[in-house]
Amino acid sequence: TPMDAYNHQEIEKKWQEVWAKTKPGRAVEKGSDPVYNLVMFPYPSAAGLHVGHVESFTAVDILTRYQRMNGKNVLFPIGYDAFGLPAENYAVKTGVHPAETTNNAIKSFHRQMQSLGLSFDWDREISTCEPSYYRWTQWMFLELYKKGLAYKKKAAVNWCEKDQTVLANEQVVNGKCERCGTAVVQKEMSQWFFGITKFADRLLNGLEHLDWPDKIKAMQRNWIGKSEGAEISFVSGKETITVFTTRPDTLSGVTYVVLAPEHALVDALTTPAQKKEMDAYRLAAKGKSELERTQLEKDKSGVFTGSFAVHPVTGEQVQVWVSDYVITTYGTGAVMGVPAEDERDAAFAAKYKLEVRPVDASVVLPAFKTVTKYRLRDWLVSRQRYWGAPIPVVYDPEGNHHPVKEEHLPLILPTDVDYLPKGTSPIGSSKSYVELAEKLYGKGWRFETDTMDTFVDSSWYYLRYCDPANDATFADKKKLDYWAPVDLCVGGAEHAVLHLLYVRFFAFALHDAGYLPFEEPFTALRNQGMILGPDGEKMSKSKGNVVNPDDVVAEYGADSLRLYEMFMGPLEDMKPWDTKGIVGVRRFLDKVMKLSERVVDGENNPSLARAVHKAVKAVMADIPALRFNTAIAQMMTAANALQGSERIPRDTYAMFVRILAPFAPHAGEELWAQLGNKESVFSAGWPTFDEALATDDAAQIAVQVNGKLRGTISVDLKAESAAAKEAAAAEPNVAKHLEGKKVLKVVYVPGRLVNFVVQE
Ligand code: ANZ
Repeated sequence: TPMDAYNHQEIEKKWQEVWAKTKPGRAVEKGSDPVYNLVMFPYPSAAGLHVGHVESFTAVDILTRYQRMNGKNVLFPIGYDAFGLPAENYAVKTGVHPAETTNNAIKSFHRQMQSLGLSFDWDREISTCEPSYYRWTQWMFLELYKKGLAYKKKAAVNWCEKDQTVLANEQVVNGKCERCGTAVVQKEMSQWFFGITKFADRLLNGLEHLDWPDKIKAMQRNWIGKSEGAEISFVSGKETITVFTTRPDTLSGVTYVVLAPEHALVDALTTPAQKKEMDAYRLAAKGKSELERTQLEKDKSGVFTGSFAVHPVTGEQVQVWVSDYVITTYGTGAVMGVPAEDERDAAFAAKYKLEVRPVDASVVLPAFKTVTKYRLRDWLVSRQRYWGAPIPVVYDPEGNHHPVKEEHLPLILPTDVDYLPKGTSPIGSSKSYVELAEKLYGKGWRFETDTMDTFVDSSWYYLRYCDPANDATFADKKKLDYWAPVDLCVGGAEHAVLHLLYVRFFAFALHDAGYLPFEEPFTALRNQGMILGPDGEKMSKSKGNVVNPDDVVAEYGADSLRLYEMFMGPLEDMKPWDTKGIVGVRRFLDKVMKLSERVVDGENNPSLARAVHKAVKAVMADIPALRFNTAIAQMMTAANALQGSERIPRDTYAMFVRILAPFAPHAGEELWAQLGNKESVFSAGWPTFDEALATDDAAQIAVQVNGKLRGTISVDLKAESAAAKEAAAAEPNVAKHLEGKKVLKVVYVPGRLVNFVVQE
């Protein structure tokens, strides 16, 4: 029967206990060749570790172990993105403090990750909800504040009625709250912002040099949304309306001008007769999301102001309208209407019977200065929620804000609060917080009661890993210089414009302040694909298709789970769970375990050596490219070759064990010890292969006639060109296509193809 060759529970426990003492993941600043590998840290939810976490963690663990076997000094840390709404919502429901639920979840995550044999540097584990961590999140806020990059302003903000908090633009997906799906409305509030727009051009240009997926780069480019165009003025009485257009060449087709409902000139330009209708329209626009307002297919609406403006070239009078398809925060909040050229303008003009005038190429246009606009908005970071890092700002009795003094950090999140969401920050209900402010700053002084968006916490965590226990600075400069930036970061593609834009902004800001020698935090980035349930649907509790890693580890072992998730398909692909597949990889491990009984000394078997050397060569090409599925397939082929022999030379088997070890570390250690080794298999280093043994003698090559595939032949790789061409011409189907034709040229690419160029 399968799964009888070894007791995974016993073996895995044994090696995990050894590793807890030997700490193979411990990274020390030593040597000249450091590597920094990062997995996006998990949010410690009560649901526990997901098979998707296992996917990215295992992938980077294999790479890390491989690099260490090749003499590299690798930092591979882990931590917890521990603040956030779900823990707080749970607290609201159950009355259990979020600190308690979060700490329990962290304990589970820690145990689960340990059970997978991941070689993290456990001494560097961090959690963003610990004061020792958020003290530096607060310090970062103050740095930005000093540089004018953290500021307070009154603005129309995205508001989620359900979560009772404001949201960043990035957290509004299709007009809905990213967390709970409630439609987001606009609300006028005074809030803290980070000046990310100051970096728009650098965030855009920096993308070019990054080894990141094109899709992510495109999403960031799109989000930053750079447009070049012109600003054109239309005079209306004593007011001037300035529009932003990317098509100044269409100026002759302008038949009206339209303002956003929130535009500052609306009151001045609305005639008394139009006032009532205008006020009602503006009120209605307030409740609409930006998406509702701008979607092409949405019905257009608007109100005539009663005023006219002068066309700057023709001198004609054009009507001035107000419509919510114009967004107040983009461009100048005013648009010139060209219904003959623009789809939205056409829909608007059709509805209100405005003239459609074709663009007249003979109208000589004045020269316009090019202006650049961005869609990117500053990052709104205040949250009216409890479970986050308190914003380190204090207000004097007159209500002016001041930075909290550095010696007062960390500003500890008070616990005497009522966290029921009520639209104002729960910390506002804390007595101790008021007392502390008065004690430190004087009578009538009050701390800011909003907390920071949790994306602030994750914007700099990779820096803290470099020096997690430092209480004098967020990380020692020498240690930062040694490890950072991150060489490879692996995580989900859902972070394309949130986390991955913010983390870049922070690096730019810290670089400019002299704290970092680099600007870009992650040199290379890869996204793991989503693992779907066995039914091919996204895993979810309600569908009952969630695979729990704990169950798989208990039944088949961590090594099997690791191998299976890496064998499912290319790392970046979406792929469904298949229980048969996990049985298959477990059988492979059983087979490898049993082969150890056939190991013999003092013998030589060239064909087995060939199989294993080939696998070594292939696996070491695959691992750095993160092609784990093909690497495993190569090892399976080699194992089958070994299986075909009753006697396996010790060296050949040992070589195989060494390349298997990064994938199945428990089995690797066990087999290595069985071979009589005292040291860990990971100290043995990566084996070197013999090129002559690893290279195939013969290859299947394509034969083409005028570039069209007409057959394949097997040729000896050392064959002379003439012999290969002769064999190709003799292939029956090829011969048929060559019959009666004049051959002009024959191209031979060794190991790849023969192409006959013939006269048609
Ligand atoms: C006249 C025109 C004619 C336009 C035409 C486009 C095509 P992008 O490329 O996204 O930057 N626009 C400007 N400000 C706007 C605002 N606040 N809200 C809604 N729309 C606004 O888009 C720039 C174009 O979008 C601008 O160029 C303007 O319409 C519109 F055939 O001007 B255009």
